[in-house]
Amino acid sequence: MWFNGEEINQQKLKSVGARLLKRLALWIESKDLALKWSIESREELSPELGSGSTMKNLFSAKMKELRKERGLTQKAVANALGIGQTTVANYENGSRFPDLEKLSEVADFYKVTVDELLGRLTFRQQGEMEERNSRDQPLYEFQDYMKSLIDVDKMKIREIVLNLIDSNLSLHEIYKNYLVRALKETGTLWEKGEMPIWKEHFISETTLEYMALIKSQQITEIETVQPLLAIVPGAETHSIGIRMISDELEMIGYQVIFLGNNIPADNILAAIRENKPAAVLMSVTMRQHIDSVTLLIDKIKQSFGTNAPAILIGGAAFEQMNYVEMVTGADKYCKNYQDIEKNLKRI
Ligand code: B12
Repeated sequence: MWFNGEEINQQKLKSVGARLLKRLALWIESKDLALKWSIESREELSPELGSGSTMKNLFSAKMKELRKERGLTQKAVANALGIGQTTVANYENGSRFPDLEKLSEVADFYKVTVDELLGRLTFRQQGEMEERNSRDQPLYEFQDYMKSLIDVDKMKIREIVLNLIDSNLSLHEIYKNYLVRALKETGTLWEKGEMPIWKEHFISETTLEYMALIKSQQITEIETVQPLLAIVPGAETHSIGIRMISDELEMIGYQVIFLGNNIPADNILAAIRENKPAAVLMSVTMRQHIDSVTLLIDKIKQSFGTNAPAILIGGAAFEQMNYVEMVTGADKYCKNYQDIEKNLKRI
């Protein structure tokens, strides 16, 4: 608001200046000066009409596009650039623009040229970029990936995943559109008796193997000091879901200590004591494990009292359930990493 207020004042000043200039131009009857006034005042008072405004629009759109492409929040970008989140928001909505120094910092941060940030591409570059974008589309559909898993065709699986990594898809998109879909379909085939358990194991192990590779290619900087603890409580063995959530949170700058499954309750308490996490993330897939998670949450709350970290819970076990918080004692039921991010901001 303060910035807006200042901008309005500056605009007023400019309009007064422009009017004075016009009077002066009329007084000396200089057509050149009058023409100059007409161009300048049009640009100052109606930015959308001026030639520079197109560049400003392109800059705002590019700022948003680059951030989204990299799966970053405005806060993460703001922290990396040492500016406020509001400033990033203003850059993106076109109400504020960086000075030259900051502009080159933004370009360095996104690893693009200043020209690209300002939408200044030659026709040749534009053509090259379009070609690159089309080349960057993944070559393989989900069905190709699923078939390679079912056929246990390790060479093909590798080729497909490497291509997905090279494509323009984010970690979140690769997980959601390929890995998660394949696991769900695996479950359906197993349930129908069309897939043996050994193959289900092969697919889940292969998924874990490639998740590590995909993540290593898209690593981002950790931006939060206080970590999050991710665990699979009780006798639950399904850990891939929360591991994906942990990776997605790390992609947007959170530090996640992933402990997986099979950890004795006392050890979980020790991990909380030592790491002082902002929140403990828990995942339950099978409903019969809900009781043990409820006991664990109770134990955490009793041990740490008002200093207990927030408990955020999720997983397939709760998909059809109401009042998850009431049943489990967790602070919040979350469906995905965006839900977690939203809730962490409130803590
Ligand atoms: C891989 C797998 C396994 C692997 C697990 C390996 C591992 N390290 O995780 C292995 C082979 C060990 C296994 C074992 C078993 N499994 Co199993 N398994 C699966 C399978 C095929 C995929 C699970 C998976 O990873 N899904 C992909 C992830 C990404 O999805 P997700 O877990 O739902 O997580 C998403 C969301 O729920 C959410 N989420 C999850 N956790 C959290 C946490 C938070 C905080 C948040 C915000 C969000 C969140 O985000 C994720 C991303 O979208 C499913 C089929 C299916 N439909 O899911 C069966 C399935 C879960 N298994 C099943 C069964 C029955 C078993 C076994 C009993 C028998 C068997 N099939 O071998 C054993 C039991 C083991 C035990 N003691 O618990 C059943 C469960 C039925 C039920 N509802 O009770 C399923 C549904 C298969 C089926 N169709 O019947 N399994």
